[in-house]
Amino acid sequence: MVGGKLYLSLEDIADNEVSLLEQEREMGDNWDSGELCDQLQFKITNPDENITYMNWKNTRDITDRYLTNLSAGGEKTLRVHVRVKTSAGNEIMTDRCTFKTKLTLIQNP
Ligand SMILES: [Ca+2]
Repeated sequence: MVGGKLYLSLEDIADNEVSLLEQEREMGDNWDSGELCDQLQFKITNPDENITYMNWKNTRDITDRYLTNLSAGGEKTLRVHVRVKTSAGNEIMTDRCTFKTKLTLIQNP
């Protein structure tokens, strides 16, 4: 039976300041770039099968992460969990993190 391997990447990650509040400036923040993307982590699970495909990873570390096999006619549920690191401070206030999610399926030979 034909199937494939499913991979996940986050691409075009953009970290922007939306405004620069006094609380951010007090942390040494400026308009150069945002800090939010570096304070986010992601986990991918399959709630139907109680499986963790990818444990907590930093935004910029999610490149071509193998998630699971996918068989022909098969179906998998992907649940995305997102959290802000407890180390995050006021420097992330009003920041915006954007990225594209790329799923790649590579067929098994
Ligand atoms: Ca900021």
